[in-house]
Amino acid sequence: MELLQKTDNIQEDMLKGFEEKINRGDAIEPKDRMPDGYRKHLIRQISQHAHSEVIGMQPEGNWITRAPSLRAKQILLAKIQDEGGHGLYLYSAAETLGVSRDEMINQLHAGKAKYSNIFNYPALTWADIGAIGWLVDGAAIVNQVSLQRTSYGPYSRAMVRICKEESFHQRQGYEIMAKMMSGTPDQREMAQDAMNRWWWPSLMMFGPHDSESPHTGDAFRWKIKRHSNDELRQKFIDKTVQQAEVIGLTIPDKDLKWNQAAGHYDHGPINWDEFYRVIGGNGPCNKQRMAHHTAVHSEGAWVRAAAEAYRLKKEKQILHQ
Ligand code: BYC
Repeated sequence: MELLQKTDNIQEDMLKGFEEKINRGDAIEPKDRMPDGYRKHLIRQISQHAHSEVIGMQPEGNWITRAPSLRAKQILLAKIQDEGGHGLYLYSAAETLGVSRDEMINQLHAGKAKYSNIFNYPALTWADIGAIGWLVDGAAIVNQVSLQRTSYGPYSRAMVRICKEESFHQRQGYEIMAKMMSGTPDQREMAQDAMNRWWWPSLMMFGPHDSESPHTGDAFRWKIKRHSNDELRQKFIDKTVQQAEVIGLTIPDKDLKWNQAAGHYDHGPINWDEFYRVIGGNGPCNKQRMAHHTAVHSEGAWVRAAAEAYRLKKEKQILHQ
């Protein structure tokens, strides 16, 4: 009985210390004590974020061999490589919470971990590469700038670096769209068609409305989230509408209008049935994305084995020095 009381007191002290730290705005670091719920919440979010970066390489990878110029190809290659790097920083940040890379990948392959809805749509034309950079990376930046101030140190530091690279990605996408919009009628039509297909899924990237978001409560309490899903979505809409206007693209939303009193654009309803269908595994490309990831992961087993053998060899050499 006494022992149980002592354990309870230790738990309470730990929670109090943790919450004081969070409330002061101090970062939580890997060796700090933290509640189990906080750890689990972060592992879920960071691993899903990492999976999104890596799966997100697929729709763009589809266009490397078909880029319309050497310059465009070099830029696209560099961008996709950056996305792979983002995945690595994020897997490393999640590993500091006590989960292994293998566990995270297994959860992805078993359908237990999600990745962003957006990467389950096909990249059908070159304009889609513009739309992905401009809209998808643009949405990701709005979310990730906010996450730079998230409470977990390794996640927040990864975000600082990622945001610098994302801003280049967003500009490369906008440049493609601007170029196509100053081209032939066919090119303009292609750009508008990409805009029509990518706009709504990009808005869904911010997650369900706040009233329907089960994780937001804890995320705010623990300062994992600094802004809500709806706040960030609104921020993205407000900045993107003007960018579309400058190059002559139309936002495919007949209800979109400036609300002077609110100082924001009002927008039409989002198709949440589509969102839940896509994140539930039934979007246009879910099966293709997972099949590709699983196959490439298994083909790459020998690389991981070689790296591990090299690490062991080096460790032995150091021991015998
Ligand atoms: N897609 O309670 P909620 C990139 C799930 S990659 C799929 O609001 P939370 C790029 C959510 O996981 C950038 N699932 O959750 C790469 C939860 O389900 P579970 C990707 C979604 O966590 C390559 C349920 O819905 N960015 O830029 O409080 C090329 C309820 O949601 C989505 C990130 O990953 C979604 N969009 O808030 C180009 C950002 N939204 O887990 C570009 C990091 C929600 O209970 N993540 N769900 O099964 C976050 O900021 C937050 O996790 C979210 C969701 C705002 C996404």
